[in-house]
Amino acid sequence: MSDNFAINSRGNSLKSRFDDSFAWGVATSAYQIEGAVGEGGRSPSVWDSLCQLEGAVLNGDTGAVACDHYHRYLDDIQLMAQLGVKHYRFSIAWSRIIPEGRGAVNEAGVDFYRRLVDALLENGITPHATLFHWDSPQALEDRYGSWRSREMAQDFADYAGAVVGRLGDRVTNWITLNEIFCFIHMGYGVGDVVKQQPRPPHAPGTVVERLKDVWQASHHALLAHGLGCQAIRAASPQPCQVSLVDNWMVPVPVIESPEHIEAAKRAFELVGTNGGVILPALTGRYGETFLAQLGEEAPEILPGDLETIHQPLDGLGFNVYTGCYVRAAQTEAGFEWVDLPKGYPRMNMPWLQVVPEAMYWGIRHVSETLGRGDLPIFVTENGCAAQDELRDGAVWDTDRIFYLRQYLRSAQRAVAEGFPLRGYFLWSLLDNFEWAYGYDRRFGVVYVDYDNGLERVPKASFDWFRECVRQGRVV
Ligand code: GCO
Repeated sequence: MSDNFAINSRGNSLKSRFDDSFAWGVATSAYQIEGAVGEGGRSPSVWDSLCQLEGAVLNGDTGAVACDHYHRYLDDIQLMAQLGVKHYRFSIAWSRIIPEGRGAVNEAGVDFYRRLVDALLENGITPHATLFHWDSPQALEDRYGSWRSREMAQDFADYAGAVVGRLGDRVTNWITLNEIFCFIHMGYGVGDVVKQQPRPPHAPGTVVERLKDVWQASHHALLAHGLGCQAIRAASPQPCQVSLVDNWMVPVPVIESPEHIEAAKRAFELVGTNGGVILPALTGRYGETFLAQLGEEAPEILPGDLETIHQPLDGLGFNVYTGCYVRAAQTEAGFEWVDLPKGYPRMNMPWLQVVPEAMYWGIRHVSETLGRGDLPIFVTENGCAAQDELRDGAVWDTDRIFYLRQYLRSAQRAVAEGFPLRGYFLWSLLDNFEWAYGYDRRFGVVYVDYDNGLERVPKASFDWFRECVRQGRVV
């Protein structure tokens, strides 16, 4: 029997290892870790602006300093080397590169990322650069309301071309956008949001007249992805990989029986924004039932838009944290959502219910429900917030290890069944700025001591993940 198999205590053989080609990595994003918001020619982003609004971020936290990664990136790369990961996913801050959002390039901003990438490569770590992880230039919000304008798509593509033209000799793994759901559907809200809270929770925090305005902004983001793909390929001086990262919602069959599996597949298009984001990006069409349900609130789609959006991709990034259970039902839709009981296990975020099967089903839906089994998939984010406590210089986050072990076993199942999962990036290397929750929620496998000079303290989960990477399997 090949060494890929181990005999577990019950004598059953199981595929216990990932292939040596499996990409193990960690992920971060610019605004969440860099700090140095006024250095190196960077201009304010919409997140800098949102953080200034009363009540927008817990405890009034901002990304002004964050983890100070801008100055400590060499030490943080040494942590990655200690982990043994060979891949690192980070994001590039648009407002460091083109402070006005369009036009002149700030070469000092480019130089920071050159230094970062060169240090990664010197340590044998492959860079995976996300071109947009929510921190768009405030200048474009001022000019035309960011994603509300179709102009944002072309400005993003021009920015992408400027970056790839300068870093493409070193970076060949490019990601256009991170999670359209979050920066659009949590960044723009219709009027009734105002009753519940002064603004949508994410930047730019814009209250719009109607749902159509949100979906129009969403459509512009998809156009940015499509034009961005084209700009990357045109500017790269060498062959490169271009991906989209999305957190598509995952309907999980409540029991893996044929009827509940069929119900989960029926639900895929209609859960969250799947029918309006991952479907057009991967199939070139908005979901029919999805559009019918949107009715008058559907976005205006110009001739050629869908062809622009549906670009060929070299890979697909899957950000997975949780899922939703589905059961078969004698309804027109053919399925029903299964509400979670009060005591259902969750981690330290209101939405972070522990649903490890979402990893497997999120991957399987792409192959079977969307028919895109041709696309290599990378888990570009998986992780959890936990109530970490630093005691005697250590953090024994056995709850985070529990969570990660279950999700990685589910990932292993997908690989063992032949689905095209090619890598796993843990979210996150460091505790960092968790958007509207500020620094109150910790997702890192490295504890950042905000009260003691931002000292980095590897947690037990750091040692556990290092062992998974070393053995190439879930321990
Ligand atoms: C996301 C973002 C990350 C978050 C992480 C935890 O997926 O929402 O990409 O920036 O910090 O997911 O919420």
